[in-house]
Amino acid sequence: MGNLIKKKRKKKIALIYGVTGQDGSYLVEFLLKKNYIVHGVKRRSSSANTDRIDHIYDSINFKNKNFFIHYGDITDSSSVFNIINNTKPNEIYNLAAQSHVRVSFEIPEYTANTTALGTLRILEALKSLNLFKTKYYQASSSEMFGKQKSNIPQNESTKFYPMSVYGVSKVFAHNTTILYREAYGIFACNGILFNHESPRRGPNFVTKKIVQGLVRIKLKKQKVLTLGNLYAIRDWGHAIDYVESMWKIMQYKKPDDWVIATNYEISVKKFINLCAKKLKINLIWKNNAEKEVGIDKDLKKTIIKIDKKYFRPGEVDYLKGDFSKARKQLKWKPKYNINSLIDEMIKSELNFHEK
Ligand code: NAP
Ligand code: G4F
Repeated sequence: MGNLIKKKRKKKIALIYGVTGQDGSYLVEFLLKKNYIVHGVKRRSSSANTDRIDHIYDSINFKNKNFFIHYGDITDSSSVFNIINNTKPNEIYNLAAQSHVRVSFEIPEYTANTTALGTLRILEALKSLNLFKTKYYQASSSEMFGKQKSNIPQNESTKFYPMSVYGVSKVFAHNTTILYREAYGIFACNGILFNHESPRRGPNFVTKKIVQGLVRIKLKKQKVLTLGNLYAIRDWGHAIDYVESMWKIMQYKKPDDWVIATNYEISVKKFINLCAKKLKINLIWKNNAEKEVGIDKDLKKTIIKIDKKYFRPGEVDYLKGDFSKARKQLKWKPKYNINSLIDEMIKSELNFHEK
């Protein structure tokens, strides 16, 4: 028994804010495999928000004895303080955010409160509790680069030019992380992650919306997929690769800021074309701008339309990341490419409909 307790004490303790999200769910799996004790924070909601982690944790059967869930909210300082004080983690991963860029224009104050001030609350709690040995990971974003005319690809030295309330909030959080590192010596790191997707991606992000829509159209469960700007270009990776980078960032010999990307970029339209081809939909395009439509040539039916409501007051046209620093110093590189990412997303969507 004594040995067992000793063994348990040796395990590292991680605390994840945003554990119910896409990245949080993969990070729990990753850290449990690394033998961590993992605490996750979920917020109260009137309907279930634990779908992505139910296979690891359930409050009735306690499937995993090394995984604990706490109610909390990044907008509530007292809960942040109490959870950190009670769990005394070795590592905190802050993935909690109002993470949807277009929605951030509709709920700007709430976005700033979670995405910007949430970071400050955690770092302040570490300072007040004298937990200067606890490492901190901040989920920074390529959305901070925003409008870049000539700085392509973007790296750790590229100047930020955010184009959304979300982007501005992430810049605040990013700079606050650097401040607490420099002012108080906290091991606080920023992972500047470019877009990353997976079958667990939220349904209102463009890749998931496209895969879900085209699969349903193929299965005759949906008639039309309605989208916004088809010409935005993104550097899309897989969330599984990117959570590995988070952990590597926290194990590096010193705290720092890191760009994580694939260095391969395509437009939303090309993403649609790739998905259509894989689903054997014979897609052709007609007209321009808001009148542009995607037509299933075999069925002679319009299956893709544009709706202005999905356009943003401020758009980010072109994101492509240069992750040479991470490749060299963290020995990190992505294992997935755009094809294997789409294949996995389509397969999972088809499986869902087969059930
Ligand atoms: P996500 O799926 O939207 O997950 C966000 C998480 O934050 C969810 O668990 C959500 O809880 C939680 N959350 C939201 N508001 C909260 C609050 N007030 N208190 C506590 N928790 C709250 O996002 P993701 O794709 O996993 O991304 C993880 C982080 O990385 C986010 O900070 C995002 O901004 C950032 N990021 C993402 C990407 C990307 O391409 N995925 C790229 C760069 C940076 P509910 O489940 O209850 O909603
Ligand atoms: O999938 P998106 O909503 O992702 P976006 O805005 O790039 O943000 C994601 O990546 C960021 C990293 O750069 C993260 F920080 C952030 O949390 C989030 O995970 O949109 C991608 C592009 C945009 O240019 C958008 O205008 O797709 C375009 N788009 C076209 N039609 C659409 C749609 N986006 C959405 N969500 N829905 C559409 O119907």
